[in-house]
Amino acid sequence: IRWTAAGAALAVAAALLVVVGPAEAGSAHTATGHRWITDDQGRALVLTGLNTASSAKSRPDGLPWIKEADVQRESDALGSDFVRFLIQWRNVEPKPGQYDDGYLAQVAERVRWYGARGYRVMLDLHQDVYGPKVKGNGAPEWATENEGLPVAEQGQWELKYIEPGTVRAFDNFWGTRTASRDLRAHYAAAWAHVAARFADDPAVLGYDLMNEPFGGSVQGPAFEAGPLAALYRQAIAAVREVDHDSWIFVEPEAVSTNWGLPSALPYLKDPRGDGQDARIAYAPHLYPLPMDLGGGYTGDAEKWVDRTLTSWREQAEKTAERLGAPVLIGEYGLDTTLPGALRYVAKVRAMADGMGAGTAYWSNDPGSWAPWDQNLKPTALLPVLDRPEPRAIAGDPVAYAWDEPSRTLSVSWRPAEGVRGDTEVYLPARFYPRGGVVAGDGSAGAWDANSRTLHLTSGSGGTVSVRITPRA
Ligand code: 9MR
Repeated sequence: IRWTAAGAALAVAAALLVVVGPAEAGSAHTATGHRWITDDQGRALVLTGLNTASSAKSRPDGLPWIKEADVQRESDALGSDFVRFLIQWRNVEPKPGQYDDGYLAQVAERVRWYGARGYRVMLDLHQDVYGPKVKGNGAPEWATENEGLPVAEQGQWELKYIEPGTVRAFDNFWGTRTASRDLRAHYAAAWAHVAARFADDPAVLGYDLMNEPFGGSVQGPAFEAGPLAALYRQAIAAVREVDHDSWIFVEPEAVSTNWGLPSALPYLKDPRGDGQDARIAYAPHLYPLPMDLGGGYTGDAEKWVDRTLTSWREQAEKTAERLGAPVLIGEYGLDTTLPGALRYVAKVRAMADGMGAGTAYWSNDPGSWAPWDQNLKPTALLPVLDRPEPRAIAGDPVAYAWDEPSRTLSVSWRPAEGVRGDTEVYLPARFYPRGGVVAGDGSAGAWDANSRTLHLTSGSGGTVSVRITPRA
């Protein structure tokens, strides 16, 4: 499946679609070698959701703050269909080789909350700054070999990455130094344990092998093509022993790639096979440097951020092509009270649409970054995230875009052999209070007012292009 359709289809799409974002219209459709995460009917999925949750990092139980009612509230308020769900290695494997199935049962219960509402879940084995023993989160203490080297607290949390104790812990993990245990073997085996537990869980789409990998004293291409790729290969093999079908998401080195610099991650073979049989997906994060430093989307920072977006997209597409992988933006986000922040979020969503990438906003933790505040009341971000989006596309997607000024959701695809079911689009009440009217080649099928999902049927023939506007 190629995101870029034949020339004729492109011309039709270009005429119909208004694509916003850092890449201008036209170039939005030139991504090559595009692959899609598909559902059991073969439909391409446009996954949209949040990260749940940063709070899991610091709680002893390793679980996010949510109750089931919060998942319901999210589903009602955002119409999201995807969650990047944080789990912690320290809770999975509290003692070497001993797994806490009680923890995984608690995770499974939360996965059910999402699954019952139609969400797909990606489990993210999260770390920042290695683990709690070196003032980060993720790794258990027994797997943290910092050899007594210190880590000083830092105002900017990322600076803890370059403290001696953190670098040493990573070096021992990656095998840059000889640790007392094979920590990578433990990590891969922990993943196999988690995957065995969730292999048959229909709500679990896949596994994000490591959050924001950091190389310690080996950085850049030497890290990504070296120890990082080796760990991924080991973990992919371990997961595939117990789970043949789930997607395996890989992230690049975070420092640099988050800012739009190239990744050197090499092709990672899936034991399932190559090409369409492989289920390796690419899940990079997007944090332009001025925003990492706490800036908004305004003035000089805005220009820098725009340059970052252009480069980030180009690099992500290049890496995804090399990996033969679909793209999911596993994290993007900022303090949305900063000037221009909401425009930035809308721009990233439009860029993701242009790339045919899913998105998981960081994060659902109540506060100024989130669509709800400490009292769980909507923030100004909520209406920006809650906007129309295709959910499932019954064929090879050509392009899709939301144009807010004209209240038009455009979707274009080519029906493909072996794909069943309707194209489904999400039409939130704030823009489509009475549902949608369809113009173009497709026709409107069922409207589920509860989930605010409109079904579209393709008709027969070549490229189907539809425009959906609010019903009067
Ligand atoms: O937003 C999170 C912040 O509150 C924490 O102090 C920090 C360290 O754990 O992590 C932040 O979340 C980051 C995520 O874990 C990884 N990608 C970047 C996120 C924003 O900085």
